[in-house]
Amino acid sequence: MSSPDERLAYLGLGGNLGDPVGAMAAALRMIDADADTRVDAVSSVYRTPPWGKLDQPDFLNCAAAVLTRRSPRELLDLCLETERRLKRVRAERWGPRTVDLDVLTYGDAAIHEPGLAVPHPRMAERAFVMVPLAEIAPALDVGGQAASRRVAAMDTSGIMRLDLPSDWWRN
Ligand code: A4P
Ligand code: MG
Repeated sequence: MSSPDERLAYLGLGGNLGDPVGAMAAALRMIDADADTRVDAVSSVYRTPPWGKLDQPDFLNCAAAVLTRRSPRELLDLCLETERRLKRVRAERWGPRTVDLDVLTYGDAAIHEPGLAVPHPRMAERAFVMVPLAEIAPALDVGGQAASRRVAAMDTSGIMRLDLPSDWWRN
């Protein structure tokens, strides 16, 4: 159940260096530990071919639903701080890892500000975003079309769902 002062937002997570599943799990636990934000649902992890720059390793991606009392800007700041903390920790202990966190949607807000664009401008055409998102939010409106319908019309070849426990991110 969400309380009236909470907003439902969706996050996209991904990485392709080191231990991306471990990094995404740690990121989700950090976000869940925030006093004003809780993780409500997490998708499966998907192995996805690199999009954009092709000569790099496959990515691992997932999506999460969060309930938050933070503003959109404050939620982005939490994501960026989480990235920084993980990169710092990893860099010191086990060498380079990366995890990237995008704010995909925030309620039905449309935000175009310096450093903050919501819905994420390129999400609708990216299968690595839409496949995990549609798993947890099939009816979510993305650019005028339900997420699941959008995925059905997309090239999702090469995307593989990993066989992990449903609470893979909890530890
Ligand atoms: N920013 C503005 N709006 C947002 C938002 N809604 N969410 C600003 C997150 N950040 C937002 O982000 C740079 C800045 O964007 C942030 O500091 C924030 O102020 P970034 O993630 O470093 O990179 P970018 O330049 O935004 O690139 P872009 O296009 O968002 O790249 P992505 O999405 O990070 O792409 N292929 C697969 N299969 N899977 C992947 O995960 N990821 C990338 C990187 C490329 N190819 C991939 C994947
Ligand atoms: Mg990004």
